[in-house]
Amino acid sequence: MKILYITDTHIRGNNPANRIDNLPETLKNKLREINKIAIENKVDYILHGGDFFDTPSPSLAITGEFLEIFREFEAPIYVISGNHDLFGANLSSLPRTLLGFLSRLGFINILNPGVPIYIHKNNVKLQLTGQPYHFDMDRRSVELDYVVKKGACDVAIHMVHGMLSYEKEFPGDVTLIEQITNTEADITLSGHNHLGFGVIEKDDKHFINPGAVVRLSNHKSELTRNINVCLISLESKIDCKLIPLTSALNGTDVLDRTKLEEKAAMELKLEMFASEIKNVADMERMNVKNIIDEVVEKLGESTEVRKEALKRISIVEEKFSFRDGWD
Ligand SMILES: [Mn+2]
Repeated sequence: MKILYITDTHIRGNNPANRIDNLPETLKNKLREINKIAIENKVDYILHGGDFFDTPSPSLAITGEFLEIFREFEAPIYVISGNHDLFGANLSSLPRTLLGFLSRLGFINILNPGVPIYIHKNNVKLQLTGQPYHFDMDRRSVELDYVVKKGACDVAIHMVHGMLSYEKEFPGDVTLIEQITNTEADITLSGHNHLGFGVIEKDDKHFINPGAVVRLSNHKSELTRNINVCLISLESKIDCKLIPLTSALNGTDVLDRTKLEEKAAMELKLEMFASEIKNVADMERMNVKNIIDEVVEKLGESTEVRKEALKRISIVEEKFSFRDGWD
């Protein structure tokens, strides 16, 4: 049995601000190449680690253009929903999303949490489980999202749309591979972390994130990384290898670098802000703007940084304004 794993395609009809090529056309070429790789390698199934779409309800015109390419795919697709596939990153909204709609049509297969699927093909019995994104991903017990039991099967594969990593390389919620080595899954596939970490083997288990199929941000590492998919062979033993997409253009040809340095400096300052805010005691009883002012004073930051922090907080406040008890 052969499987091709891809993740974070973020299908969209327009360019993010920092892209200088035509992202939808580049993405279409990548998807055509992915299908070619699948056919040439006689792949039985394609697994997708989430963020299939960039928004939960993209236009039918855009979706149609991409689905014509997916219609050429010969192998069935199994997918978990990522935060971008859902309204408000809320799993209960899945039936109202386009991804949910495609699943109802039988165009793709969505894996639901806690519901294993068993596939028997070419003398291999595969157990497939998937954990879509949810609000508490990488915050609640890792056992609940990353650790699975292996039932009566030859190989167990678990997919998670969460920030799995081999080391803590950036701020925010992360789950480390070393925290989940007690999983009984032979292969754990993750998405969400766009930079990926490739294939890591630990205690006879494989942990894989080939990285996102698209480059959305102009993060420095996005400029230099390969755009990979992962071919998994379950013939006599488990064999996983990354295949770089030749249709992917060079990072320097698709990402605008002029704002890179400026942005990196701003991001660093915002990260310092976030950690300072976390350190402020009794923050629930304080007005968030007061906290920012306190941090500004403490770090001696510019008004620009303060303005940006306030802007971001207002966006979050607006997003959550419907929730009771939010102030
Ligand atoms: Mn993503």
